[in-house]
Amino acid sequence: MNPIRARSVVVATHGHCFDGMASAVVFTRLYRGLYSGTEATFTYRACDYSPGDSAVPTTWMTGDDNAILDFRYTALPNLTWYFDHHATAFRTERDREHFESRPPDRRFHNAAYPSCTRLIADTARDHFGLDLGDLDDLLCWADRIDTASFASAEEAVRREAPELRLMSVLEHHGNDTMLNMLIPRLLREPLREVASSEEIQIRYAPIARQRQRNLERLRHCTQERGHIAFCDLGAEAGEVIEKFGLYWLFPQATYSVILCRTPGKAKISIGFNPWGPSPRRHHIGEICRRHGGGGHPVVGAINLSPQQLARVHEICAEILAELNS
Ligand SMILES: [Mn+2]
Repeated sequence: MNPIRARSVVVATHGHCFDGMASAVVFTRLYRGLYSGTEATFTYRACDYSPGDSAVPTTWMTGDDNAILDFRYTALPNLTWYFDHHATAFRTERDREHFESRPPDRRFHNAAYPSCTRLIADTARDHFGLDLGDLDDLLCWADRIDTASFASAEEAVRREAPELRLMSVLEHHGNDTMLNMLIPRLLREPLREVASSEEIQIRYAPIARQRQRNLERLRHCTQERGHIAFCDLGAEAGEVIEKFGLYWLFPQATYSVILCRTPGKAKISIGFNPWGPSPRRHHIGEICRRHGGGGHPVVGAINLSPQQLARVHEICAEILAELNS
């Protein structure tokens, strides 16, 4: 028998994100399962994307083991574990080569996965023979939230499920402190219990009030134009943060077109209503590409400078005509 050893583990995971938090829970279980004779202490760090290169700082990698989860690859000498499911995980060929030079049973990337949480759990089972089936609730919610697979616009907007309120609290407050409070609890208590706890309810209440104000602004600024809910927020600077709100307010709309501006940009966001009355007949990413933007079949965006507001309105008019044709 090996004597019990102490090991420190740093887990850098996607911050302000349900899947990032859940990934850290599942990774901790995997690690404990693999090193059951070891007394491991875990420190969780929240990684966030910002303008610039969004690398994980090398100064964070101070553990005996260091993991990056659900976040862009960073080629760091002390990195020992990596899991991610983003197609955009590798910024450069050099990053990919670094990843491929690491031991193959310590680094996993699969862009086909709905959530990184699911990737870690499946790897634990298939690669290491560890069954984490008791975390099924956490896995299912991570899949649903990361793919926005909600049953209805109402579910996405009203957030009656405690798990969706926990998601909202994480989006606002999911920093190092919050992760180091929540992850140990989720290792001991069921997800539903943690999500329903007073700490989460207290933090959700002001978020709910702000969301209500956002929805009122969306309603006020939106007109139905044929099959489209067209929302012009150009009069006042600010990002749109209630992305499913339009489909809840205008359930008959097949598409949404939202114009907004911040000090740095004017933005047109286009989406298909997955709960709407009609099938999608347009490739939204293609439409955006023709106007200098990009995206996927169901969602896309075009960014222009805030000085080009007149041009932005012209583009909106062209897009409304095309989506209604
Ligand atoms: Mn994810």
